[in-house]
Amino acid sequence: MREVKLTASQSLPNMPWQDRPAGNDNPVWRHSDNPVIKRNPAKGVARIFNSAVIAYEGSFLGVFRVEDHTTRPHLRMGRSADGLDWIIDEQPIQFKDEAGHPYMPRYAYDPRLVKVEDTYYIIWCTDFYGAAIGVAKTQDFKHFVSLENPFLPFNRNGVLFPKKIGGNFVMLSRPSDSGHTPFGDVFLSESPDFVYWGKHRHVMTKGGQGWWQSTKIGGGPAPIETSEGWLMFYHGVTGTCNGLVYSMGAVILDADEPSRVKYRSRNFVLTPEEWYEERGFVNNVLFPCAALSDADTGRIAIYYGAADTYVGVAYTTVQEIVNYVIETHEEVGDDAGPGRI
Ligand code: BMA
Repeated sequence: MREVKLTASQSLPNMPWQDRPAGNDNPVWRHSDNPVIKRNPAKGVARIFNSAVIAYEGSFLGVFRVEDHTTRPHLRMGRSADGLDWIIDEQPIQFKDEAGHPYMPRYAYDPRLVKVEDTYYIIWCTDFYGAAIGVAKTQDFKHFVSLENPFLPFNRNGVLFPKKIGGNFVMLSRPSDSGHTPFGDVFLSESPDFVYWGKHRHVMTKGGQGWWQSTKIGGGPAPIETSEGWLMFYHGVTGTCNGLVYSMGAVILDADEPSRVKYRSRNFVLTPEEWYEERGFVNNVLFPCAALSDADTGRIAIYYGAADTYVGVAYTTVQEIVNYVIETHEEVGDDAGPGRI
């Protein structure tokens, strides 16, 4: 096995963790008490899933995709001492625009939460004449400033890198249609100021040997810096007689030029198997949106939405997962290139 390290120096000794269960030889394993957020988790809330968490001042904060009894999704903050038991706010996040006026997205789903320098960014799927990417920032989790939409519709799965590369913010996205998109690759865009985005590049192609990712793919948690490059978990989708099935894959992107794929596993690393993944509002969906990692031990905890109904947690180590991706690597399309035809 190659020695692989987490290179961003965050120590998180209190993050959720369980050792790999005996007899399990998969690269990623589930928390034994999943789902960590169950159905009807708070008064008036039907489901919470596809949500983002982050370590903050010794405990954990999250931005949650909440569906109340209208079933229209919105975002709420949540807090946890251990990253597993969550107390969800009773009210949606109250955004203001840059002029200080209240601004509430008509709907908001699949949030990611990423710290770049001293600012936390929330990236979600918003309504901008159809599905598009919404962004907001906060420094204290009390005041949330909604920013200009970065991209034209239709687009989803906006995933920000946790540091600037070559002096620019870098964001992944998955251009799509406004419905249950039956296609899609992952692209990347850069911005010097978080307002103007360009230098667009193609990153990853759907398909390859893995049928589990034959219909479309989309970025997951913010990429994690490792000694082999950026480790990113993502979702891959296949169509079946019973509808779409969402699994989780893993890829390593080049550290300095992340539109280049270095290694990409042909295998899923987690696929719907447990009752809470197979059965819910939408069956057979495993949708990763966040990860915590501890530089001292190399531990990684992944938060994923299960069956559009629950939140699950799964574990791996940087050493295990990166070696697995290298061992099961396949080159798909021109993924290894700069992504600029
Ligand atoms: C996608 C998104 C996700 C959802 C998935 C499966 O298009 O809407 O929020 O988990 O479909 O329903």
